[in-house]
Amino acid sequence: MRLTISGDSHGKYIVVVLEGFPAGFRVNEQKVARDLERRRNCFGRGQRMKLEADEFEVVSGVWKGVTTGAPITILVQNKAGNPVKEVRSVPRPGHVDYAAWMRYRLPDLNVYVERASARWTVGLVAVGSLLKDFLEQFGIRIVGFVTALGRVELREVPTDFDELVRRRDESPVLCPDPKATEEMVREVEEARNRGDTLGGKVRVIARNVPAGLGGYSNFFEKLDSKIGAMFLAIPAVKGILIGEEELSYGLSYLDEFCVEDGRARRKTNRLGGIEGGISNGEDIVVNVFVKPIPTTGTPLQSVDLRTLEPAESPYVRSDVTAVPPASVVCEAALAVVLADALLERYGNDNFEDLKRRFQDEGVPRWDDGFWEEHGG
Ligand code: EPS
Repeated sequence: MRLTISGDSHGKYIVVVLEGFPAGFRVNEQKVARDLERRRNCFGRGQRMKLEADEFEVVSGVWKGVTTGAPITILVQNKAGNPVKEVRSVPRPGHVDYAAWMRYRLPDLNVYVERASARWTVGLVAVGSLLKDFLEQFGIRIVGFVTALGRVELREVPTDFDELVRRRDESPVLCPDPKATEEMVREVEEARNRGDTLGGKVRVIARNVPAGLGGYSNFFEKLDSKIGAMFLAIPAVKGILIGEEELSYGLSYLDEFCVEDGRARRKTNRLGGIEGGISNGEDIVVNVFVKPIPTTGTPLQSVDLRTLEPAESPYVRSDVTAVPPASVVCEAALAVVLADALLERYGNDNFEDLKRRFQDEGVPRWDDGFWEEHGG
């Protein structure tokens, strides 16, 4: 699978092109619309989100509602224009402004925001929603939620998947712990009042992932290497940790085996479902660290690149926090990596054929005669 997302933050459209997706899968546009709404409508968002409707259109790769195997193109409309009209030469600390000017050298920092803006994640969520739906046909379910916002950490995570989703959806900050939600909402309001922005943490869990996705032939084939590359491409993500957040030392960190329903399983899942770059059949758990937004209501020390005189960083319309929408974006990111790994393993020709190959596989049997048969 190959994914391209283009489009300027304040241009006409965000454009998504997905190549290498199988034929014969029915696209559920309602699910895509719901995920776009979840990303758009979180607590802590700014004025821009009131201007956008995130209407989308699937313009290629789908015939009578079913994928054809051709590139799938999705357009998401931008309604808002750029509020800044004059040339800007004072960079915001933490934003791409300065670094991009050093590389591309066009004398207006507004140019770089068009690409570095998190607006393009609307496209990732649209295609990720389609891929989440696809993975669900194989029993794989993905949930993302906020685990920390500013100084507030969540304390309770329901173990039942449906309960986790239900509680997360009741929270305006997409956190499944109702008490922590209340505190997070207050934290956002306080940050807004003092002209501050908030970072935080997100967790994404994929349940029922079959063992054996990913690989080790080349190091970039490793599932965790792909997760790292995909997640670190999301704006404001500074790091990820796969598995339990508390790194313990020694043997207690390792997930011991047991036998359940005739197959080898684990008593714990500290390693987050991946060993040696390959899924091991347990939940894949990714913890994601999201930085505060670099456009702040409080000016920070900067420099005017035109004169090299000291200057204060400008305030432009912005969100107070992007952590809740980042949890929706991270679901999409994991869906892209897992769908790609699934297609690599079972083929990307026709949806029904690949479902059959997936179902027929069964649990592998240890073959004692193998080496003899192969002259070993
Ligand atoms: C963003 C700045 C804001 C956000 C935007 C990301 O946009 P603007 O500068 O037009 O007010 O609202 O987020 C989105 C548009 C979105 O869809 O998530 C930035 O600079 O990253």
